[in-house]
Amino acid sequence: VSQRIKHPGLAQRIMPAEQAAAFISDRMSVGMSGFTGSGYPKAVPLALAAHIEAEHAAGRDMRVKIWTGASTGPELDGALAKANGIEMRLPYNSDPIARERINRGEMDYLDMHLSQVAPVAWQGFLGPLDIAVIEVSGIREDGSLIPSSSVGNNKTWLDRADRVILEVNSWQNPALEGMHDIYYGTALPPHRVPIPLIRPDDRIGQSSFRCDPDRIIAIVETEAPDRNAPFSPPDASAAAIAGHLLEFLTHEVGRGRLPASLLPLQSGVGNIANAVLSGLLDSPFENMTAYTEVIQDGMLDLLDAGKLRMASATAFSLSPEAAERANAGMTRYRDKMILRPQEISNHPELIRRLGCIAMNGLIEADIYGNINSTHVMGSRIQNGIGGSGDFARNAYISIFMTPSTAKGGAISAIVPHASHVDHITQDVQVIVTEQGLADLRGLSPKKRADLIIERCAHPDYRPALRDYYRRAKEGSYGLQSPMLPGEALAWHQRYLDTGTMRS
Ligand code: 0RQ
Repeated sequence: VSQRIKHPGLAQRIMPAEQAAAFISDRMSVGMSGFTGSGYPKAVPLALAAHIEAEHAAGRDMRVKIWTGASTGPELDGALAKANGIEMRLPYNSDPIARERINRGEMDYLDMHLSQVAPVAWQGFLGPLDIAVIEVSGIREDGSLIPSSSVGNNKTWLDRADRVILEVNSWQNPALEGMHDIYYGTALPPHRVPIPLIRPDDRIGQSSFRCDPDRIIAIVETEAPDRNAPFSPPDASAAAIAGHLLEFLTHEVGRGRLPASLLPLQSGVGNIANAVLSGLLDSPFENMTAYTEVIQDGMLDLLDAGKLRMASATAFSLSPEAAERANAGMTRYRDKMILRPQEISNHPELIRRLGCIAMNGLIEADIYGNINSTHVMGSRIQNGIGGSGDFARNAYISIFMTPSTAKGGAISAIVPHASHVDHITQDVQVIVTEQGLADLRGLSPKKRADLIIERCAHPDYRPALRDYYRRAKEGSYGLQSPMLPGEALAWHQRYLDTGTMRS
């Protein structure tokens, strides 16, 4: 028995993954750990996928509902989607096989604000939770559970599930113990009280999960690394975006609108977000903090360089190399990082109180600054809204960034009308592309449009945007946000018909 399982009774429940997976049956709702490639169970989902494949081969129907924290790894979403074993999935997915199934209409997907998943589960709107499958890094003598490299919704799944399966992963560094802050003070209305977190480094909870040992039906031992996706090295476009953003932040400090150490940073998923963090390495800002959702490579670099004083998040989202580096240096990082449940890392009350600087990626923005973060051509899901909505609406400054074109220039990221809207103009204050930065604060829709077209759009698409906008101002039904309904999505239709938005 692994040194990691200190509770004497629970050590009796160790079994192979196949035996544990057999507790999961057709149509069950299963709450799994995992958040952007860290802390997800690595053995039971694979065994479940094999079991489902065998059931299908024998002509029997079997599919389950999977609730997680956010995206996971190929051993979970990838394997179960490949087996066609997922009936419904929430709340965020970046697995390519699952994405394909969703877009082919073979799998239901509920894309939710990440902060709202736990409360909605408690409100009962998701139905009962049959089983939780949670990766932990250890079990203490008293049965409390030492969390792994992500916290996500684990506290809620452990509290809500009828039965619990644990994976104890000895790849995770034991020094993770003490890094987590699990807050048990949330309640449903009318009993909600203020969350007593005033600074990003406040600890308001405990370092472990509680879980009645009687509900733990199986324990599976693993020793497998988190499989995070690699980041692409920052290219010229990402470096230009980072440059514009740093200039803007420096300007805001100069104007006295931001303190010299900035305000707690939130940085989204993706290559651009990571590149911006790399850019901050060479910035004049010191003693920065992060109150964010995920700790990416760039944040680790900032911590190592001493530029970032501390980071609060719900998970690591590291490249394989950085995951090894973080795991090896965990003793050093433990005092500089706090991992919290995602309802706390992404809590609107806390984001508003702390005044986060939110920096998120986008798929497309329209000339008024409505943002589409999720759907390609209005209908194909890319990933999901993730925490971008939690942060964008409540941030001190809400920034969205993107290269001005996609697919080798065939698509303009700035379009006449967004084909899907995740973030309305009121939640979008700054848009940055490699072309430039549009500070939209305090501007009416028409002034926003002028700025977005001139500062952010690619020069190849600027004339067509100007032309559309000019004609919209002449022929629009109303002149608050001029629009030609018959033409608004013509660029998207042209792309679908011809493979390019260019006319
Ligand atoms: O697809 O890989 O097939 O080429 O979208 O785009 O340019 O690599 O950008 O990695 O920064 O991701 C919005 C998806 C950007 C991400 C999004 C295609 C592009 C490529 C990825 P390929 P890039 P990034 C809190 C914050 C929502 C969640 C969020 C995201 C792929 O930032 O998921 O913000 N955000 N969470 O080709 C067609 C366009 C496109 C396009 C990009 N206009 N049309 N395809 N792509 N723009 C953290 C968490 O929630 C965990």
